[in-house]
Amino acid sequence: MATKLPKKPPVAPAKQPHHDDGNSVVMERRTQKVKPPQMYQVVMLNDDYTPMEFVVVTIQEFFAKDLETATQIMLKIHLDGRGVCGVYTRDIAATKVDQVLEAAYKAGHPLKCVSEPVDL
Ligand code: TYC
Repeated sequence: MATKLPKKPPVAPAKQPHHDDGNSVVMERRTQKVKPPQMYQVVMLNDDYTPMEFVVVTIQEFFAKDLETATQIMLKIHLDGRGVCGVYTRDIAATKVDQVLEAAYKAGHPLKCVSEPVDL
């Protein structure tokens, strides 16, 4: 029985020089038109009544931060009056704001947060 030899890879046909007959349609190269979306930061605001523990848990839950990061953000808000919890596209940021406000309202705390466009 004859041993099968591995097939040689097909050889690409030699390229023919391209002669433009003057009737060719040439597409213009366009610059990329799609811009990245405007991003929104969710800013949490300080108040005198919401317990620090509640703020930390809320930041962990809705902004996927670990305990240490959430605590740092909470302390920044406590000291500076406001702090950024996360940056998202518009609808996601609006949802995060709703989630925080609802959780705070249900728990009886006056915690507030807003979303605002991030300037470039
Ligand atoms: N200032 C609040 C207190 O002393 C704690 C707090 C932190 C409240 C951050 C809101 O977004 C906030 N209990």
